[in-house]
Amino acid sequence: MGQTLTEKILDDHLVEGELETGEEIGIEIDQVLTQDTTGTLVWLQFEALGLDEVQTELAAQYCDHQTYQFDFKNTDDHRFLRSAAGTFGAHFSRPGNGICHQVHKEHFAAPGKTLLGSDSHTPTPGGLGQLAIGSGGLDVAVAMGGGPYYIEMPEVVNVRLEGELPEWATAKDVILEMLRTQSVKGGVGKIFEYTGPGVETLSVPERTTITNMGTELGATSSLFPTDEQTEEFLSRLDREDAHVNLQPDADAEYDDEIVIDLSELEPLIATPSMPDNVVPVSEVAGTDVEQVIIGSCTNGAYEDILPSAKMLEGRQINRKTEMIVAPGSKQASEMLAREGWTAEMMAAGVNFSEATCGACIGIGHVPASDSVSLRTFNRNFEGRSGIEDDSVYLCSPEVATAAALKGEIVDPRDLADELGDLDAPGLEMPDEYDGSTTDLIEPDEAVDDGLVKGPNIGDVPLKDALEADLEGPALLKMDDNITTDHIIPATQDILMYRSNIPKLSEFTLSRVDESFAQRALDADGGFLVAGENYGQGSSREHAALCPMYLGIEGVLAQSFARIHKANLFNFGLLPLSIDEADYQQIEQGDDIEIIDDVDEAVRSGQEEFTVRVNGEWELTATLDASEREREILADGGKLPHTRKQHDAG
Ligand code: MIC
Ligand code: SF4
Repeated sequence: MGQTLTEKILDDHLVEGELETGEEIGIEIDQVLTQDTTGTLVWLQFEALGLDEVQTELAAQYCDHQTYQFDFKNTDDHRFLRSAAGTFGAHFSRPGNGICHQVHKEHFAAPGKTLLGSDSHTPTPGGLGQLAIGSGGLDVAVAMGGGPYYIEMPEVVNVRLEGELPEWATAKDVILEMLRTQSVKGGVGKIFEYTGPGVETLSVPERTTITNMGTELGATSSLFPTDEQTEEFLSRLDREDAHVNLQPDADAEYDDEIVIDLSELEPLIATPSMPDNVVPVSEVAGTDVEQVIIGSCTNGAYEDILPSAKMLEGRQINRKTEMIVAPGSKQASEMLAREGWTAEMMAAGVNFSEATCGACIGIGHVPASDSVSLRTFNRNFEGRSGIEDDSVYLCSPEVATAAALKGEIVDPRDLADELGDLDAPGLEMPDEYDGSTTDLIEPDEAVDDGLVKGPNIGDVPLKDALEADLEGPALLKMDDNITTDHIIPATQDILMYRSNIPKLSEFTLSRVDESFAQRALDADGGFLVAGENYGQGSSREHAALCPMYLGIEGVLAQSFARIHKANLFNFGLLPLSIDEADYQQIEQGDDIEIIDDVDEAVRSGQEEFTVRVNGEWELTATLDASEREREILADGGKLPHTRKQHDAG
């Protein structure tokens, strides 16, 4: 039987297990990436594991999420990261050089290689045939030390693209259509492999917009085959040597198939506050728009901003609307500036930001109260923009620019009819990418003398091994689709404590319940209860580490997001699945007692646990974990587990 492209790449990297759906496999990692808000823990854990040199072919440390350095703590983090990259052997991308996924695509992404990154949008270079996966930082640290990365073999879904995109429809609409039909949990446990005649009609930057936002579907990764488009793209970057021809076998068998006829797509938009609330733009036309932002790791490439520049040429944005462009990389900024487009856009009323995540996580450009913001980003989770009652819509640069011109949401096709001289900009690729590389420091150019830890860099807290008895209150009951932004928000006031866990944990779940952290500390242990897809969104392991620090023992949820579940294991928290009826019956404050000898049950492979609630009624909860995950859990998490293994010899 033929293989899918996913299977081929996994087969080439397989070090443990078999490629059977649902089975745990260990794979070798060729490249790793990390960024400033997850990277501090990556390196602190790398150090705590006793590792002293990067073992992967390539490691890259980016500084992109918080580049404005509002506080010495951010700058301390960046200096520590530079010193760690130099000490252990990683490339270092300076603050302002761009967002990890965009810069990685430009400099290092390589077809057929594996990439593990401590950021949920790591799958972006899937658009170039690289099998890229997001994970918690500890998994990245271990992979960087040469250890395998473990995942459950995902289902491989064939997304067959047919036809060609019509004018004004873009790659963003392809992935918004996927979100409309599959939902934010439709991709959990899956890799989406794009095939069919429509693939060759899409350029690499268009493909990476699609693979970037596969994360919003909850997918493990998304992958395109390689072809002439890939080869040309790499040669424009002067990296043609990295090209490899990669295709699935003609008789490959997929677990499922989705067909999208590109020619039937129209401009789409995700309404507040979930990326799968997708409707045709025309359905929300007429909504007043106060802010428009183009950029992010999804649509921050040169090819994403150029169409907007063309639409704005010789025009002015509406007086009541602000428009900001935050390029995804300094290279994109530089190229737009050299070609005169920056000045053109500025004359139209655009303000430029440095190449940073910034507004995407509520750092700068926070929308006004009770106002609408249209962004070309990938996520619009409630409150993420920096204001609790935000109304953030997600769309293509074309739709965003049309709104900036009109001052309200408008289907760009209607705006073109109205203006008479607005042509669909289409996609134009540059002849070559020619940004400077001053901001990229090679591993052998280390500028620091060893690790530099300022007062903001703390230690990673450790948990004790599991014991036989586990009991405590249900400290908080939450709904479906709770995001890691709910658990540990990423806004400026909080983000600067990413390397200071005792302080950061004060903000745990504060967005859901302000008094949560204190209540958890007072209770000295307890459980969280949640509905479906608990922990979706970010890879931030802080969302497991901080609850652990506050004494949380486990989470009872209907289902979990993939990366967050792995993070719960890594920090020794019990992720138990419960059914809907039991979820409905448990109430916040109820006393939860696990009847089994927990340590023994976890280690022995027991799947069903009896949970007694208030000493009155019982429910059955399920632990879906591999033998390896069970050992990690029982030892109190991956750090103590790995140390124990080392001590044993
Ligand atoms: C995000 O988009 O939520 C982030 C901020 O990039 C996170 C990483 C983090 O929390 O630092 C992610 O996607 O993993
Ligand atoms: Fe940065 Fe936003 Fe992309 Fe996360 S989703 S990497 S915060 S631009």
